[in-house]
Amino acid sequence: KILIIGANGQIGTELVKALRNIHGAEAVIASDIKSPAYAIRNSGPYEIANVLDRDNLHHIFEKHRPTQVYLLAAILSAVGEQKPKVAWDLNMTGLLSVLDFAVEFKVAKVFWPSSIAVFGPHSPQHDTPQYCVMDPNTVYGFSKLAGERWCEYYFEKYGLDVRSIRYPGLIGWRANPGGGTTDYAVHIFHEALKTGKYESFLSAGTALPMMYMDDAIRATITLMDAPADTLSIRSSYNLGGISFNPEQLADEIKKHIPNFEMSYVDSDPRQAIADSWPKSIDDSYAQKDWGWQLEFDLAKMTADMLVNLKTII
Ligand code: VAH
Repeated sequence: KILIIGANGQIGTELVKALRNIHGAEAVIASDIKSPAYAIRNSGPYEIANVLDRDNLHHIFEKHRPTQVYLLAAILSAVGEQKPKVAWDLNMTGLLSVLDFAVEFKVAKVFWPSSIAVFGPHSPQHDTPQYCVMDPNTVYGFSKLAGERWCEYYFEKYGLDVRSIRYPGLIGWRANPGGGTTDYAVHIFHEALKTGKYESFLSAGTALPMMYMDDAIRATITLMDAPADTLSIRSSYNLGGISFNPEQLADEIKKHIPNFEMSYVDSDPRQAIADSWPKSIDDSYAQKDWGWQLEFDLAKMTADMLVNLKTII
């Protein structure tokens, strides 16, 4: 049985679908703080889970005895800066409860997403390596950095098989992002199709590591399926994806929607967050340990996003 906590989020929605396709609907219990999103409700078991309520979480572990747990519930970078203590509390309490219950109920594997947000202004900005100076200056970033330390600690101390990926900004059409800094790269596609124009909250030259959701989900499942003894990283694996800035994304969209108009706001708090993050990531450990290979470059992602988004908006 696979338990997914945070099933209604940008990653959760896609992981529930992918894992139910592989293991069958009944094998995957989706859970989130709110009642199920329509698409998930009608496709398999669902629980209301509140990562701040230890008894509620404990009850779900006791009832379902999951063999794998994916903890995806978190407050992301931009929203985290609006409510820093809430973000720290939710991101850390949720992880520590899940790690404890995973040990208590002998869960075979745990997945927890980290982010390129664990890097900061003094980290190398290009081809950022797996190991380097990390001085994240967002609550989200340092909660993910602290979380990575806890994951490695539970692996070393209790032998818990916790696995993690430092995701770049994720772009997908099935579910929207919630409260991040890279969300512009999803909103732009919706606006390009609906209104033909988009006002970006990041400046034209702001390059960031990004990844198409299909690649991110495939990477997650590949990592989770890898033999434990092939994994040399128990904090969280760098994952690079594609590096582009808003102007480059707009130019790619214009190849499909020639009249698309891009504009830029003159200031937004998310610009400072983006400026503190790497422009590109070195993911040689993922390539070496579990054979990672990217499939979607900017052109392929843009074409796939537009073709699919058109069918649902
Ligand atoms: C955010 N989408 O923007 C997340 C992600 C690398 C960015 O962590 O906060």
